[in-house]
Amino acid sequence: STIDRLYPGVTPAALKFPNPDKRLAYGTAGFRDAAELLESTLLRMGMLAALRSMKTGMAVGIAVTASHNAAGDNGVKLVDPGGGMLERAWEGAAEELANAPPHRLAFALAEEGVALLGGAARDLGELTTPQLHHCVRMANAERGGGPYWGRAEWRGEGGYFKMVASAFAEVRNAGTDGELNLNCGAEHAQKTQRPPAGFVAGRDNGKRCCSLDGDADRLVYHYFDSSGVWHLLDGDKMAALVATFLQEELAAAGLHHRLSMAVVQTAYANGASTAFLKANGIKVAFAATGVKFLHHEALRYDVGVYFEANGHGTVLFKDSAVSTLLSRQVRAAQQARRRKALAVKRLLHVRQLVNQAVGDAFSDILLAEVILRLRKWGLPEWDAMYADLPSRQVRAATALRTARLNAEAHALDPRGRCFVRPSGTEDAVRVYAEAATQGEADALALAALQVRARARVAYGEECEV
Ligand code: G16
Repeated sequence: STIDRLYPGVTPAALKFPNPDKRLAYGTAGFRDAAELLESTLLRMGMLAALRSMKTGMAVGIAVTASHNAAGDNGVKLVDPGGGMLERAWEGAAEELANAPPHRLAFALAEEGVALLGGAARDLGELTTPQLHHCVRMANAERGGGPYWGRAEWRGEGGYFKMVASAFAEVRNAGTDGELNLNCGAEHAQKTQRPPAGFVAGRDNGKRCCSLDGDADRLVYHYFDSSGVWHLLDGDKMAALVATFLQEELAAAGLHHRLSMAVVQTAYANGASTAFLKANGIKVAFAATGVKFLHHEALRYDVGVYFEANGHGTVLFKDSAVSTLLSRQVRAAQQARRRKALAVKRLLHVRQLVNQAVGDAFSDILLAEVILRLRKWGLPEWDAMYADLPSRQVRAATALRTARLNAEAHALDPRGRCFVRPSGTEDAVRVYAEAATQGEADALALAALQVRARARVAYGEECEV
């Protein structure tokens, strides 16, 4: 504790001479007891004598004597600067010091020192050193400290947490002012490829931002770079970040051949993300749009990573994979293989951190932040894992959303890719187009819309381009 830093020798000495199991009283003239019970008292009265001497600036004395009692009965008496008995006002302090448990002695000593010099000490309990510094600053904020030193609600230990936490909670578009999800949120950012309302180039450059959806099961990251260009890191980027991390840790744990891992994507996954994963030796599986399909597919692997481009996703660990990790944890510790043990621990922690029931934006944020921290990356480094192929998503209203069509098969062509599918959540069909340039992606999406307009049954079929 901070007190121990101020008086580093006190606690070790107090532990060497622990105080007896009984309460020691400052009697008529000092402490009296069997000699073997007074060792701790002697140490502590030495400290008190030093304080008394500092306070008065004069010499004080300590007598150890059986006085008129049997030889085994001893006493510890303090002699005041004037040569008389210890001043009455100090007797209470002497008693408190004599009886303080060893680990509280340093504190009791400090408290007595303060009180004896006329001050008032407040016990703040157990704090970290910076928390104590914070408490001191806040206590003085209204006593002539600077105008921005602190606020009343930042006082004390609770105030410390309030101050730090509220600095992080810079939430915008929370639905409290304005409409939920209107021009903001994960869907807006990912589908329109535009920043959420209220985020502007310049003022927000370099800020690390997350957009969630209204029920917090989707997550995308985004930021303005130093030139004010907006970058979106969607679910595909999340999959790339997480899968490469898991791949590294599985290898470090020596489990990359033993445990299977795959990333499950949908047709909405940017082609560049699929190519990136494959180029890095990561297996990619495909499922139809909808968490229920991806989740089901991910369960087929020991470690199944799935993220839809729109930000839905999580990482699933099979029970048998967890058993393997737990047994490896024991073995790695026995063999003192540190990197291996660390990798196994990290994998188990990922499994604990990431929601195993369903994609969870908050646990996904924590996972992304951990990986970025371990890699010493910011969003630009993460973004640079691969460059998205230009894409365009458009929707067209229709009353036929019940159409039983699956149009997510791939029309792959080196020059582009496009598909149309009925939305499962609203009366619309969606068009996704991807090409080498934004102009081509836009043209492709437009062509698909025109095909649909010409032949209203066209959705559900891949468009020929
Ligand atoms: C729901 C599903 C998501 C899916 C999305 C597709 O999103 O949970 O897995 O990606 O629908 O929507 P649509 O069929 O309209 O394209 P949410 O966020 O509403 O649960």
